[in-house]
Amino acid sequence: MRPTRALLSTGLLAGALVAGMAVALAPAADAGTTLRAAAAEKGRYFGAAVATGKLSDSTYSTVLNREFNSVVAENEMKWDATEPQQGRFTYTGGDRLVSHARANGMSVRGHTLLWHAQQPSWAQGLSGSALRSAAINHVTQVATHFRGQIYAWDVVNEAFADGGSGGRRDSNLQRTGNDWIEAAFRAARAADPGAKLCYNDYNTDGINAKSTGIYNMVRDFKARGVPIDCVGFQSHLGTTIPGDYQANLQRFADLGVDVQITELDVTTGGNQANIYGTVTRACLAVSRCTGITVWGVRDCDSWRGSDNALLFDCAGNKKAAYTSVLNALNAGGTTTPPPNTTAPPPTTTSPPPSQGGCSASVSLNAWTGGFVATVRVTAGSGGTLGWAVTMTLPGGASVTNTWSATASGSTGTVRFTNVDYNGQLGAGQSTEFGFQGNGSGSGLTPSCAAA
Ligand code: 9MR
Repeated sequence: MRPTRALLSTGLLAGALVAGMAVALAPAADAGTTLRAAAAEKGRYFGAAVATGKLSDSTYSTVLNREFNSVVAENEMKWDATEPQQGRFTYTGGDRLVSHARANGMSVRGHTLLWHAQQPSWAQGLSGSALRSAAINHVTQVATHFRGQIYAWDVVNEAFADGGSGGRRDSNLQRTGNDWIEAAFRAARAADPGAKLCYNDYNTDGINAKSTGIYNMVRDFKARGVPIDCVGFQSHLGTTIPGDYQANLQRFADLGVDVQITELDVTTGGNQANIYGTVTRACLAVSRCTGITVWGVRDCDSWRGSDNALLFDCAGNKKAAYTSVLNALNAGGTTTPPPNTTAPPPTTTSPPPSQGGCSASVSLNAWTGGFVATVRVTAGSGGTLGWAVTMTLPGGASVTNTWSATASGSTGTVRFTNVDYNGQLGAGQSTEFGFQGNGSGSGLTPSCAAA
């Protein structure tokens, strides 16, 4: 059945409420006359990166509040801003943006939990298991603080190399072990199960070596059950746009993730308005493209300096690029909206079975001095109402961080019990939890008891 506009709006609202946030439903009177209204008509959001210091500038906030129904912090939720000293968290800017969003019917993208850049100096000085542990703790703390407020998190930003290798970028995080990205996604899911979890990068505007490297990672994550829901395409564009821009979005969507345009800006000097229009049409043509964010409001708010790369001039006037986007959003009537569900809960909760055992298996990603263990719990024929997995760590090893389970003890024999959303398993069903440890994790032999 083709959804009517009313049904679509209701669905969007329901999805938004599940995530604990507010999304504006455009009043019919201004449908199609602002970016936010026109995007909402197509089941998408239209967002802008915000510097919270500018919210008191009335030209800035007038345009922001009128035109956009999604915001992302340009800098205030990054690691250097949120954890300037290890273990001391400051959320002033991020909280301010969230409350502005709630007051103005906007959803919030979270940017970014882990990135090689804009790390606080204390993190830049760490390596190995100390850095891994600090990074996962950062993900857990920040995602927990904003739990229920964030539509989608850029869990990891810019982890792939430019050029033709298609491989990972070298960084202090990458040197903690290739599994750092999946460890971050698992920790983010445990901390905020309602947020969509995205990988975000640039120079991924067509089918090229870098985007293919990311594509392969996403495919692998989906195959192995690593929780990933979306891929962000920054789209900092120059004077041309690759002819396969839309096809590239589509191939990711076909892996079963949403796609989002996350940091759009386009240089002048080429055909800026046309390129903006092309990006907008590409997103509308891909049913899993859930929204577009431009990286700033007015030209003079942009990190691109004199490039005049945005949709409004410095006085807040609409540019030709704005009209091109608005026309593209309004063209062609309604389209099939993207799925508007929030991230699914990590496990199913079928009717509670009354008896039965369980089994557990461990897979290990280890590096010198540390490891991440992923434990798969499978219910026996009677299913489970809850479960507990115990295992004995080698001497000198300790648990530093756990997700999707509660650990009692950190050395020697450690007992992991289910959290509230993954204790009930139907017959033969499985769930996963994980933990990070210092020292060696070799030879772990789990035993599982079902309740
Ligand atoms: O726009 C951001 C600018 O204010 C910061 O100085 C800069 C620091 O690296 O980051 C800019 O935002 C970047 C974003 O976080 C990730 N993708 C590239 C963006 C532009 O550099």
